[in-house]
Amino acid sequence: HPLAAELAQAVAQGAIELRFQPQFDCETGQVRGVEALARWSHPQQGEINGEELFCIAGGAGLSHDLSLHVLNRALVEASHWPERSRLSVNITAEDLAASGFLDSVAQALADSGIAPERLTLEITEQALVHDLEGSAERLHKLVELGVCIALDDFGAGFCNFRYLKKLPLQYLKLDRSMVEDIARDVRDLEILRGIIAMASALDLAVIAEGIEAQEQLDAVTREGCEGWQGFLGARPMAADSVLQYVSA
Ligand code: G
Ligand code: G
Ligand code: MN
Ligand code: NA
Repeated sequence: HPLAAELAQAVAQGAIELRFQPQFDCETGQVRGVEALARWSHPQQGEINGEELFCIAGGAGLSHDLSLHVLNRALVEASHWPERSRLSVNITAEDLAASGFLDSVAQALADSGIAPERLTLEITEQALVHDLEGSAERLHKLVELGVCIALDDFGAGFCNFRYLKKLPLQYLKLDRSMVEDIARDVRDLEILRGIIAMASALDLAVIAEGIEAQEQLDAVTREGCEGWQGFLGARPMAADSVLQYVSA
């Protein structure tokens, strides 16, 4: 990728920016946590979002460095938040498979003083498809450290239900596409009901993503989602803004 070398430099110089999006409790409306999202403000190309950033990073063998960089910086921010606020950080399957990743996570937690239970690592189902057994084993080790695991973008990809059996998950994050039409299309509602029933039987909490309208929030709350995230509540924001947010 033409930007790979520049990205390596940007990571080394700490030029990757972090944004933080609050996540709310459906029942109380309170902030329950914050998801860290990486951004790269490229001098010529403008803002490069997380998806593209990690696509470039993956191709350039930089994903692991970038992820640990984001994790370490997000943990430093989280150390200023009240203890009730959780932190979510996205990781890729490559990160998970990289040697030393587990130790790096443990070290980052120790350096920050954050209790492992406050950290959730989010991984997408697509990312796991190539090596389910290996990923499961590695995730189990992370869970032994005390961190929580969320299956991200659930419903966007293949929706392989074997993941729910094999992986040590605490959270399912419903992809935005699953809630988009929830207040208009009864089939979406029935699908949501089925997923929540299954998740609850498996002891998984469901978090709805991409909530933009009150009627979507009403529906996911009524149906039993535990948490939600979306522009209706708050957009991703800078660290100082989110500090005020979680402290309020
Ligand atoms: O905020 P944005 O639309 O750019 O996020 C899109 C996707 O980019 C997210 O769903 C997430 O999977 C990915 N992403 C954003 N930040 C990070 C990060 O720090 N690490 C990883 N692995 N992925 C991220
Ligand atoms: O890791 P993940 O794929 O869940 O990343 C979340 C992405 O979704 C971020 O890029 C964030 O900016 C974006 N996002 C968060 N809330 C909303 C929303 O309400 N609507 C839309 N369209 N995007 C959202
Ligand atoms: Mn995510
Ligand atoms: Na998602």
